[in-house]
Order: sequence, then C-alpha cells, then structure tokens
Amino acid sequence: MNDDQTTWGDPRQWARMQVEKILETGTTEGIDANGLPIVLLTLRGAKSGRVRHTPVMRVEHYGRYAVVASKSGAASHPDWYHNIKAHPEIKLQDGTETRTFIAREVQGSERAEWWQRAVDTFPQYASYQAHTDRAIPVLVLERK
Ligand code: F42
Repeated sequence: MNDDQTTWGDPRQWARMQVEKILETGTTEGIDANGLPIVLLTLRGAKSGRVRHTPVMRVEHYGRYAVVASKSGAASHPDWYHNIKAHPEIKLQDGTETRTFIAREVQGSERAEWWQRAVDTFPQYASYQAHTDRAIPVLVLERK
C-alpha cells in the first residue's frame, strides 16, 4: 500500500501531522483543510488534565472565533468538546499569534448566527450536520 494514502487517508493521523507542523514552524499559515485556513487550540484534558492540541477550521468575526465540534459528522462529540466544557479557558493560535480565550457554548439565535458564519466559511459543516442526529455544538471564544 502507498504510504501517503495510509497517512492522509486517516483523519486522526492527518490532524496529528498538522499539529506537529504548526508546533515545529510556529505558525498556522500554510496549513489548511480543503484549501481553507485553520487555527490551533491548546486544551486541557477533561479527565487526564494533559495538554491537548486540536486543529479546527478558522471561523473568525471581529476578533471572536467559533469552534464547531463537527468531527466530520460522527455520531458522538469529539473528545476535545468535553475538554473545552471542563476547562473553558483555552489558547488559540491564529498565524503566529497565540492568545487566551474563554469558550462558551452558544444556543438559539446566537448559535444560528454563528452556525451561518461557520457554514459560510466551511460549507462542509452543513453536510456533516445532515449526516448526524446530534446537534453539532458551536462554541464561541472571547478574549479573556
Ligand atoms: N474537527 C472538528 O470537530 N471541527 C473542525 O472544524 C475541524 C477542523 C480540522 C482542521 C484540520 C485538521 O487537521 C483537523 C480538523 N478537525 C476538526 C479534526 C480535529 O482536529 C479532531 O481530530 C477531531 O475532531 C477528533 O477529535 P477528538 O478529540 O475526538 O480526537 C480523538 C481522536 C483523539 O485524538 N483523542 C485523543 C486521544 O488520545 O485519543 C485525546 C483524548 C482526550 O482528549 N481525552 C480527554 C482527556 O482527559 O485527556 C478526555 C475526554 C473526555 O471524553 O472527557
């Protein structure tokens, strides 16, 4: 089997390689998903307390960000969602800038507004939502 196919066909491995590249080069620039920019979250494990790095799409609006716990439309929330809920003070790296944010899950009209921004940024979120019964969580990050 072709090594590249093995590596890039596994989304977990792909995410891990992107994290390594960002930590190595010190920037998220030049790293993308489907040609669209990403940001790097630094989280604390809900159970382990360990430092966890998670890349997500860059959904930004006037200095605030949304993170969308889509996990490609999987049936369950990603582990990182539980980490953020347990420890909402997180770091977000955008380009070379790393800042501290407080994450808050949004509901109702606020969620609808941010969901629209997220889908405008990354249209695949809409098909991920169509493929799962769970409501995909949207969390807004505001500067501490
Ligand atoms: N995922 C998204 O959900 N949304 C996005 O916008 C997104 C964009 C994106 C862009 C680039 C890229 O490379 C990946 C992207 N991903 C996106 C995928 C994302 O980075 C995650 O890989 C994916 O969402 C799955 O997240 P996960 O946290 O479920 O990852 C699992 C597979 C994983 O690696 N888990 C770790 C592990 O060791 O198995 C950590 C487990 C963990 O955090 N454990 C907690 C702890 O305490 O340490 C406990 C968690 C609990 O349940 O309490």
